[in-house]
Amino acid sequence: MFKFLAKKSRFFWVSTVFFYSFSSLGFSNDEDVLVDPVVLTIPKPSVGIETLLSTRDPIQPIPANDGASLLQVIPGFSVVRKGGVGGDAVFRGLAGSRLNFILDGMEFLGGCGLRLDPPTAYIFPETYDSAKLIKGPQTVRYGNGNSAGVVLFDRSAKKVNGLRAESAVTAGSWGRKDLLAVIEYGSGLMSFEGDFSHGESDDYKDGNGDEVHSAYERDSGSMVFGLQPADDFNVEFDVIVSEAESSNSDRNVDGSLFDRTSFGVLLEKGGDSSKLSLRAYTTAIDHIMDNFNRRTTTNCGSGTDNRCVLMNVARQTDGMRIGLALHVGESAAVNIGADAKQDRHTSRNFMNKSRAVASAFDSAARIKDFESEMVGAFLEVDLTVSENAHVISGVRTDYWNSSRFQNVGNTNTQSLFLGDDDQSLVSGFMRLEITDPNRIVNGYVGYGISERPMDYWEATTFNGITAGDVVNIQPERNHQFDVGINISSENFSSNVSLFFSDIDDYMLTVDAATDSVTNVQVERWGGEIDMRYDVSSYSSLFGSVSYVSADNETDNTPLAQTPPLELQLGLDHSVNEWSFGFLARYVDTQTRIDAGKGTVVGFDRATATPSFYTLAVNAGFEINSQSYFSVGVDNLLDEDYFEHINRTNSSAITGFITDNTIGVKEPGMTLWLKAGIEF
Ligand SMILES: [Cu+2]
Repeated sequence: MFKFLAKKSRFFWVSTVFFYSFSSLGFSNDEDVLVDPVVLTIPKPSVGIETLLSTRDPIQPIPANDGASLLQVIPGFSVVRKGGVGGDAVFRGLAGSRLNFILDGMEFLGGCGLRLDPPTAYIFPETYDSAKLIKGPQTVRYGNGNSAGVVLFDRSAKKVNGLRAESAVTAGSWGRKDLLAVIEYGSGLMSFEGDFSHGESDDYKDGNGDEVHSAYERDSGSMVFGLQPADDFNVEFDVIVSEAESSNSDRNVDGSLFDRTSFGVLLEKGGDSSKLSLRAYTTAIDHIMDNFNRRTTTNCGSGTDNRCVLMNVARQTDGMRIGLALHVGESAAVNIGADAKQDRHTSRNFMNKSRAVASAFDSAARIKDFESEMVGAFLEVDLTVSENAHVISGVRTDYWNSSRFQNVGNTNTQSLFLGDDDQSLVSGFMRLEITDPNRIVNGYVGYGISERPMDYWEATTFNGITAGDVVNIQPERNHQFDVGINISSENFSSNVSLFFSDIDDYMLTVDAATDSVTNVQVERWGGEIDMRYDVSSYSSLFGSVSYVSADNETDNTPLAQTPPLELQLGLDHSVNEWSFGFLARYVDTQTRIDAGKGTVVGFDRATATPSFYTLAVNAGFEINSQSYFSVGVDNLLDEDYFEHINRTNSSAITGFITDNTIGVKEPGMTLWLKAGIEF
């Protein structure tokens, strides 16, 4: 308890001192309106293969305070719910190492063997400026394995002149409180950005009025310090420190510690015609899960009440990326580069101990149980074939190796080598893109191949590598066609993105006494359609459809963990400073299931997932060009439901729902208010 208070005050004092020291300095009179009261329910159609989100817009339904939840506003995304925060983002049914997250050029994985902490659990969305999704295997610049796509969370160096600050507060049902504070300073020679964020919530109640074990508390602080000694030379240093704890409904332990510490450096030399960049970073993740700090477990106490469990896992990731962007002649833009990362995972586990023994975890050694290296090189070329037609293509090769060790008998005293594997991998793509702002119809068509090795979870939790140096799975290879059509006329716009994919050696996980993973042949197709029609200059109607069909052709079954058909329909209306919105969401039943099979983030249950619909309303008010507030009611009809893409509810939490045949329930009717101000 005291440790917790001490931690909280550390962040509180840092942020307070931070703000007061700057508030006396006088702010710039930047006229740009960066705050936007209009509540985002479906992102506006974008031209091309990318979808861009502003991370600071009010969003409905109100996202949890993490990266996965923010992305859920993009049609095609689902989130595997584990509690109130820290869900796993899934795009078109693919997650984990099939969907890369690059945070300010950093790539790292969480520590938890059961994915309590996907990389997005360490993202405090508002402390970044934007999130960009590139769909499909249609880029090779951002690491290995983005077969579903890649998501880039970035802090754009805003190049402010003078001082600028921004703050936002959010309050909502179930004790939800978020605070964001951003300060930026820029002169010709130097720049600074500091971000602080806090998020917390109590246990929420589902539509049936039952409490869901889901409370959380999160804090983060980050700083970027930049120097521009010359017009064509930029140096940045960055630091991120974050901590969190969360209750979880889908398992027998809670996350009582999620600590991240990252340091990075960026060097950029050159201008528009050619630019050399170097990014180097190091990230340390420290995570504890246990069954007594945030819940009551029977027979977990002192002496012979030795049913206490505590696992402390950690991962150290070091990486770098070097790139050269240059124009060759009039028509070719080339990106060539290389990246490398290595990570080392340790654990110290206390299984079925007394509370005193488990709580003394800090005196045990951390035992290495996994290490991995990946080195890659890429070439991507954007060729202008006519004024508005581009052919973009790329090729990438990676070398990967990993070794698995065992913390022998969970004694935390020795590490036993089990086995290793190494692979050389090749990925590539080619895409024709028509992007002419004067045309009504634009679009792209592309083909890509992405190849990835087993990840940490497939190698260890699911035993891809086992004792005696046995390697049980082959790398997975996705072949995918991507087609997109964008229509935009005076009062109508629409975006259609379709994909057709064959995956060789898809790594299918199997839930059993000893979890395993096996290679199968998979065929998938689907996509998203969104549209917007301006009924008048004040009102717009909009909607979206997303659907994926996926089959496991080896076993002649549906592919497990495939999201069902989803429809959204909404209305926006704005009058002067006010905006109003309405959103209806319908999610179909999912009967195409394969019980006990899935991915590293979830398994199908034995029964079909029921359909559901939700309604939500919102309003926004622009107080002046620098401040706003928005209010919303999510799940207006208090619908009692859970999503198909889900881990199964745990039955073991005293005082909570005990039905472990259903998924973790979503929140019931939720009220929220968000206010933002810019100086
Ligand atoms: Cu964990």
